[in-house]
Amino acid sequence: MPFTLPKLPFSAEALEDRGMSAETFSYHHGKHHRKYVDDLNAIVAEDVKLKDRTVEQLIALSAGKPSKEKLFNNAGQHFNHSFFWNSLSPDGGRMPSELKKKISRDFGSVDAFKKTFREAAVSQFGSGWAWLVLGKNGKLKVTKSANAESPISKGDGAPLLTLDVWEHAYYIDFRNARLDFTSNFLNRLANYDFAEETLLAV
Ligand code: MN3
Repeated sequence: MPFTLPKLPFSAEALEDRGMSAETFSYHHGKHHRKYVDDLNAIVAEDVKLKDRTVEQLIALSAGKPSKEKLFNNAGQHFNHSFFWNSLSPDGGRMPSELKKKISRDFGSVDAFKKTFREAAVSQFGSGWAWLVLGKNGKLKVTKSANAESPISKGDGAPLLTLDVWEHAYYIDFRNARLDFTSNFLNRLANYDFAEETLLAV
């Protein structure tokens, strides 16, 4: 089965009054993510050894291999964007109790977590992602990754929440202000319910 562009878990207009416009979704979901899916399907169609693999399997077999860079980039970006849509919510920014407890335990406070996440997002040079991750030691941590990399491609814990910090993610709504885009995400868009559900299912 070819890969398909997942539907957004809300309408494209649902986050308009929270700082992510329908125009952003029309490009980011409708054009960027769609192109990664189309290119991934074209690569898989050319190589019988790639048939019927999950996106996670395709990432694992291409990560760190220069000869499989195109496969890695498109599989990675398909995974990352699918995860990103789930990391957003029209009811975002509200943190459920179990996640709040674990974030307070591992970062000291919710504010300290947000500060660490903002620093990761802003210090990612060029294109990439910021992540909340359940580390292999059982503690929550914040990481960043370049381009199509992710915690799963790096074998660095289980992702719980992500923010796309490629310029295409924020230029329409925030122009060059990545810090404001990140703060807005943490306070008004982040789907902490999804992060908690993912954490409890790991
Ligand atoms: Mn993107």
